[in-house]
Amino acid sequence: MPVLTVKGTDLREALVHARKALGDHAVVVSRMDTPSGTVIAVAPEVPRSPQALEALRHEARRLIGRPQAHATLAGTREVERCLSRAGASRKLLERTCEAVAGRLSEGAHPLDLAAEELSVAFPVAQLKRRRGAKVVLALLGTAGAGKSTTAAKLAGRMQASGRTTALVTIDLDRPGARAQASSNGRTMGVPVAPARDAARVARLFEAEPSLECVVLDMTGRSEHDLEQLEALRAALLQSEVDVDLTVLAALPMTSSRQAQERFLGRIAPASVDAVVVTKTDECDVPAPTLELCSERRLPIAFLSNGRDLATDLRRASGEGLANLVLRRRVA
Ligand SMILES: Nc1nc2c(ncn2[C@@H]2O[C@H](COP(=O)(O)OP(=O)(O)OP(=O)(O)O)[C@@H](O)[C@H]2O)c(=O)[nH]1
Ligand SMILES: [Mg+2]
Repeated sequence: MPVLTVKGTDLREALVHARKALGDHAVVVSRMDTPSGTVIAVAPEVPRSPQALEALRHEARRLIGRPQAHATLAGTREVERCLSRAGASRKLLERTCEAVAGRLSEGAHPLDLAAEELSVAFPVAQLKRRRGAKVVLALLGTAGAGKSTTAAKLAGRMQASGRTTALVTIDLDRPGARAQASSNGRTMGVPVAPARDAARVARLFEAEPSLECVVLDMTGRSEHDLEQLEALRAALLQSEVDVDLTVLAALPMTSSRQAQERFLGRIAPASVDAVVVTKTDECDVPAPTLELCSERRLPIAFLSNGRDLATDLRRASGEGLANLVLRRRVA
């Protein structure tokens, strides 16, 4: 197998030249940094046997003199394997491996380097709060996405952070929905208010001055929920009470990419502020959902990683998302 040496002002540029010269399957066999840039020895594909690898390393040593080959190959391979298992796109995989290859000389473990790179790969929601303003968190999602479960978890979290909170559900027609809401409210120690119209939330704040936060659980029928959100926005605008409405989309990691895209398309008019990725515990390929959020510039606010209302909700963070991709665990 021929070995080629390629130069660049830095590793990234050298890799771009290498890919142009040898194609997408080119692998870095060895690397040398010089004051004027980076020289890499590249082979057209991954060697098939240890003997072939040794021959490549030998040839690379002859060409550029520094035996970093095995470490580079082995290091990025481990990252590549992990990302492939997580369902990462070719683009994310290449970007991460290139960045890791460029940092191997730092001496850190390649997976830790990959975790650092991935911790800035996905958007994390800031959810800034205005002092003195009351809050509505409204949950959109398809049927069974985990809206009610997440709403209860969020209500419990808001209550625990010291805000007087109510759980409001407009999902009243589905059999069992009211009972589920009451039971969830009891578990979280949060009062539940059923309401036919979301606009009633504005009146709740007016009638109950001590109320600071409402978590609004919706029906899962997108068209109906969009109308309800519009009515709520209008009612809040007219109200004298100062309330910030945050629209959250519950996006199950277990849904197909097509289903996720269809849902996000349908609810686009609602101006979603952030995503709650649900059912992370039931999915072995976390990367596509996170990449979709990234492509759509939809920041991720929370991760729901199980059915337990008290324990299974995490605030999203760069490290947490990287951990999810590399180790299938939320931090
Ligand atoms: N494993 C797992 N199960 C979850 C998670 N979130 C919700 N579930 C389960 O998914 C099922 C549906 O959850 P719900 O919260 O009722 O979903 P929903 O979107 O309100 O459903 P509808 O109101 O019927 O549209 C229930 O069995 C939940 O226990 C999660 O993060 N992980
Ligand atoms: Mg529900």
